[in-house]
Amino acid sequence: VHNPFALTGLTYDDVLLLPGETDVIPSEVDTTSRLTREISVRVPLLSAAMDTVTESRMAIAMARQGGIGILHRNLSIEDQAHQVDLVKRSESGMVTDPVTVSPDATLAELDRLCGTYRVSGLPVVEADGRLLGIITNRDLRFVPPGDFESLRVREIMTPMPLITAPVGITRDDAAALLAKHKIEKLPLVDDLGVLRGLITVKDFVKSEQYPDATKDGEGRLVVGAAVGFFGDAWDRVTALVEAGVDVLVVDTANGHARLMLDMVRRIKTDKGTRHVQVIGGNIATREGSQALVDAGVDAVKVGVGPGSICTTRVVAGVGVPQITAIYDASLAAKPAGVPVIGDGGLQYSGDIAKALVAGADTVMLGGLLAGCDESPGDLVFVNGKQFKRYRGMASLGAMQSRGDRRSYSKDRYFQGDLSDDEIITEGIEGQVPYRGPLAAVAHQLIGGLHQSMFYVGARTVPQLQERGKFIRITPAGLKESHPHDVQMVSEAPNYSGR
Ligand code: RVP
Repeated sequence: VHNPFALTGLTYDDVLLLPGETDVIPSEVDTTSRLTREISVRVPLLSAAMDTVTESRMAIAMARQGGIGILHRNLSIEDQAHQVDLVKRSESGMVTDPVTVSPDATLAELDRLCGTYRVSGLPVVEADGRLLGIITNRDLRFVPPGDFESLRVREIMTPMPLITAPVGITRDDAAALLAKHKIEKLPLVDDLGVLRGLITVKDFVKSEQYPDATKDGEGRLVVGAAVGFFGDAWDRVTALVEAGVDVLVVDTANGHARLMLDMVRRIKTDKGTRHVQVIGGNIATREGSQALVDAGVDAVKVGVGPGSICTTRVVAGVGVPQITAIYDASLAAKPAGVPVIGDGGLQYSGDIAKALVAGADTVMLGGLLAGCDESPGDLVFVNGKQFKRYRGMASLGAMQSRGDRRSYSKDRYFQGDLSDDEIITEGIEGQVPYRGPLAAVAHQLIGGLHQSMFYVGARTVPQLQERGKFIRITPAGLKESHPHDVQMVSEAPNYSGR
């Protein structure tokens, strides 16, 4: 007879990786890994779909670093689609669908548009799409601020003829034109004079600055967004796809649910949406993983209860420690060629390699990224130290509606039918130390992974997964792993103590 207590669930702190024979140095390793069936990332990190972690700024920063951000879904459909739009237009060799301004807009309206999209100027087009001119900082420099409400774009813009280029122009030819005419923006037009694209100096500089960036076939940054499956979820799916989302994450606390599987199948079969990659989750067992694979997901996301802000395991008494959960999920996903994402519970850079050896291909981070400049929310000062707020999507704050802002977080926990004062929270609200720009945080996390791969003797992620071996440790071993018997006098950039 099967003895249920013979099963053991292990997590990050229960194991270490064995050092192995090595002939690589850390700077030589390649961390490229599979995010989904069809998308690879140079850096195996995702930022969590949480309202204190990933909006467009974080998603842009994550993609530039070589990972990907998953936009949270605790906001209106329009707002989330707009965030996708902001990421897709943020940086590329060429903007295919540039933001434009009408000649009849006021300078104040223009100013707001430029602020929203963080650009310094815009092409001016007629209603039929014909390019009329361009308006940039340079044109605005000598306009008194008092005139912004009354002056129209038409009166101030630099009108045609402008230096333009045909749509198929190569990167090199475009760069030469920009240099020759000392201009910063090169509109691309067709034979009828209709604006078809835009190339900017800024984009050239940026793509040199971020050599690992995760990009789509047209050179635009790749972005993911979370969706659910209750109520208006399908409207959300189609709005996000229209805005150009690359990856949809059907995001719920219990992904082993019929509604979840129905949504995955619908996205993967509908003509309008099936070109988008679909991640399903979260699950924490082999059976859950198999169900998602059978429904046709492009990646399986693992994690029930490991999150730093999560109380599911104590409120519901349900969950699987994360190393075991990842391992079990991978038993169903690996044979089907479906990548696995280890979501939640990572405390240190060393946990990334542990997740990969256990069977994950990438990991999703919440708490480790919530303290970055690019995460939503302001700095909070406590006793002279800087923090940023970080809350679970099942915390009271995230699940309650505020004013006319409806919470979409409740249905992640299947509680959409409960009123605000009936909510059963499964998460807490807290704060994490301020960490500065994502680039610095990512550098430490990825650098830690490089060190792991060097110790194990792996040049690539598949080699790490193949050669990595675990040893189980005891509480005494864990104590030995951390600094001990000394008082820390200064903070390390990648270690803040227990
Ligand atoms: P962590 O990185 O340990 O902070 O965990 C982040 C993960 O926790 C998220 O990606 C999500 O799967 C999970 N989460 C988010 N909110 C809650 C909750 O309120 N219980 N859990």
